[in-house]
Amino acid sequence: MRCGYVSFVGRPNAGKSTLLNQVVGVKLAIVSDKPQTTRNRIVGVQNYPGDDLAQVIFVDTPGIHRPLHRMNVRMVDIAYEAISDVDVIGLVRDATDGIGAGDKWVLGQLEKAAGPVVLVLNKVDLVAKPRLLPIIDWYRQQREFAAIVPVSAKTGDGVDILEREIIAHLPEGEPFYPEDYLTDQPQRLLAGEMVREQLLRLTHAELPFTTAVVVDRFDDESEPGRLHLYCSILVERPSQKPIVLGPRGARIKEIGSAARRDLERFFECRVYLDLHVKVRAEWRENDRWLDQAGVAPRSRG
Ligand SMILES: Nc1nc2c(ncn2[C@@H]2O[C@H](COP(=O)(O)OP(=O)(O)OP(=O)(O)O)[C@@H](O)[C@H]2O)c(=O)[nH]1
Ligand SMILES: [Mg+2]
Repeated sequence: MRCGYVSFVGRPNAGKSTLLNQVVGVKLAIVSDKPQTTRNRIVGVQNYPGDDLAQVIFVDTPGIHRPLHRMNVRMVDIAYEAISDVDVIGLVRDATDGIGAGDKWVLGQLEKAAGPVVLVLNKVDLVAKPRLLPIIDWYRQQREFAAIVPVSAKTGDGVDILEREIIAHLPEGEPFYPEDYLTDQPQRLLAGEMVREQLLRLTHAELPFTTAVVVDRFDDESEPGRLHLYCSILVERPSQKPIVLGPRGARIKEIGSAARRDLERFFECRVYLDLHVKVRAEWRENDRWLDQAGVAPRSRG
């Protein structure tokens, strides 16, 4: 039996979170069509039976980019931490992008990787196979890869091959977690992320990076069968508040009902959701707000 840690790392928007959700079969990480969606380390544990008997601890990470704010410094630190102490790296690469400076930068960071690196060429549902060849050639010239696997994280195409390659490179060992263990994400953080996903979806064009969700209260005890969730949506400037609220509060209402549907499905109970917009100038530079918004490298606790 094999057991070990696998980090999905790469540029923003490559499909790392979509891939995590696909391999664990549960939506643990939120996804959006804008880069820099993931802001923390998200663990998902999957057990494999049969010939590939294994427990794999998958780790999704924020995309590697040039950090311009304290928030982004934390995000890339989380990604770098997830490179150094794992058994296998899955370098997730959007196959629809041409080679650029970002590729070199990410590969440079992977020099700290102790274990083998598997190159995951993602979004192959969008590109013709021959277009993968120059990318594969370029990567092969840069370093050694344990395997190069084209996948579609979205459709699941090729993901079983990727899982087999990963398992083959894990050390032998007993499982670290019980079989029903899924994630170390606290429920309140998962809940806040579900709200943030709808916030991103419904304000995406106007406010891609300047919002956060802080869970002020997660109360599943006061009322049997109903979760009470109180969240603050942080914006940086007063002018951003009406964008979240929408005309006569229509948009925040839409965010709330969409998030409530997801929360009810995930937590399998009724949900009372209270959303409140707060202006917090420079929250992206403020350690206290970053901690509360769950943007915290492991070394900070
Ligand atoms: N067509 C297609 N779209 C995909 C695939 N994988 C991811 N996407 C889309 O690509 C976008 C980014 O996906 P994410 O999973 O959020 O990417 P990420 O690498 O986690 O991004 P960050 O968290 O910002 O670093 C979303 O719109 C996804 O739906 C794929 O295999 N095919
Ligand atoms: Mg992500």
